[in-house]
Amino acid sequence: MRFSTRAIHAGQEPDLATGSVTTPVYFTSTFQQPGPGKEGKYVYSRTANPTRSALEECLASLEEGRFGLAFSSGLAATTTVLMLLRKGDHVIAGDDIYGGTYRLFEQVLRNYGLQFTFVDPQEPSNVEKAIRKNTRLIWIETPTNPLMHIVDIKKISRISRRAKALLVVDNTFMSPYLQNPLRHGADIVVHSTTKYIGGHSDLVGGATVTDDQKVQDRLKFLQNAVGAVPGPMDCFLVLRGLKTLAVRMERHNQNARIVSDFLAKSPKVERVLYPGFLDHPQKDVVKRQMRGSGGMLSFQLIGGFEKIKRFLKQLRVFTVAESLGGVESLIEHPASMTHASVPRERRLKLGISDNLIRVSVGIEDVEDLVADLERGFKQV
Ligand code: P1T
Repeated sequence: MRFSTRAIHAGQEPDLATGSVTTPVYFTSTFQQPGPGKEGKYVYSRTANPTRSALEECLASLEEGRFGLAFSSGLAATTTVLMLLRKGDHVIAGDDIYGGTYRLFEQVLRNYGLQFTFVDPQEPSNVEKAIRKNTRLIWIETPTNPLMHIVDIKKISRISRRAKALLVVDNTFMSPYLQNPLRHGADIVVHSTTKYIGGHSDLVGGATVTDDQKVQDRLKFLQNAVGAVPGPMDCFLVLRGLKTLAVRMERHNQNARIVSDFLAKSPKVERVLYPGFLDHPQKDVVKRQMRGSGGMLSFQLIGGFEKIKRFLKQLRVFTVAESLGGVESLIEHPASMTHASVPRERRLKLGISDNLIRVSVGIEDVEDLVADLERGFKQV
């Protein structure tokens, strides 16, 4: 079956007990057992819950993997994946990643004896050079948050295979509609389902998908043992969001293309970072591993923080807020918002300049989005 059909039906057969067409929300913490020491299909909702199982099956299907797991946030999924490792293990991570992931690695997991090296994976040899005897995991995002760099998943997977390290790809920016990292050699896909997968900015959630039985068994053990699971209502909302993922992503693609062209022509803009430009330096990789360029872009406004504040204040359709991937357009200033936990010196070295603005282009009428940006530019 094709993508939209799977998004609506995978894991979501009509309910056996009642015929309910939508997946019921199983508000229960525990399940009756046939007798002491005997277990039915479900025992306790941290371990498994039917609404969550439906979501996990659907997510696996959309990522073209065998196994999915749902978590209470993107960072909960990330934390659980990193718990596959042991004290003394080494991780290579992309240098441009979500600020919260960087903070988790640097300010939390380092304290538990994990070692981290951050490199620019746009050039795969940087990853290769960072490999150590104890390298067990490589973590990348593509496109990256917020600089929209493109990383060649296949090339990095060749390096991870040789090193016998797991390759984890955070696929949040693309969603499974536009990119399936397992197909290009990733071992685990991570999502913040808070974003495109949920799609309506009404929940926080995360997920993992893998094809590897051994990795899945350990992740499933950790999901239960660590306990960062989502409640049944959130699982229902993610499932509801997934049903329209394909049509939403088509519109995000279209709108972001028009907005990026508008920004590229504006004399108020220094540079636009958007993977869909025909002259993108990584256009071959874009073509090979992505089926669209998505709804995210960043741009540098000519001028400093005062100008940015004035610009953002004029906007009526775009909302100044962290997060992304919802139906409504959001705009934010990474240096003071999503990436404030990355030290300024490091931000500047990476290119997260103080005049960088990140946009999550929603699915509103694009004429209104362009008019809103025009209004903002008039004030700067
Ligand atoms: O917020 P949470 O569901 O825990 O997901 C964390 C996360 C993981 N990976 C990527 C690529 C992300 O962008 C995020 C969260 N990002 C934002 C809140 C943001 O505005 O960038």
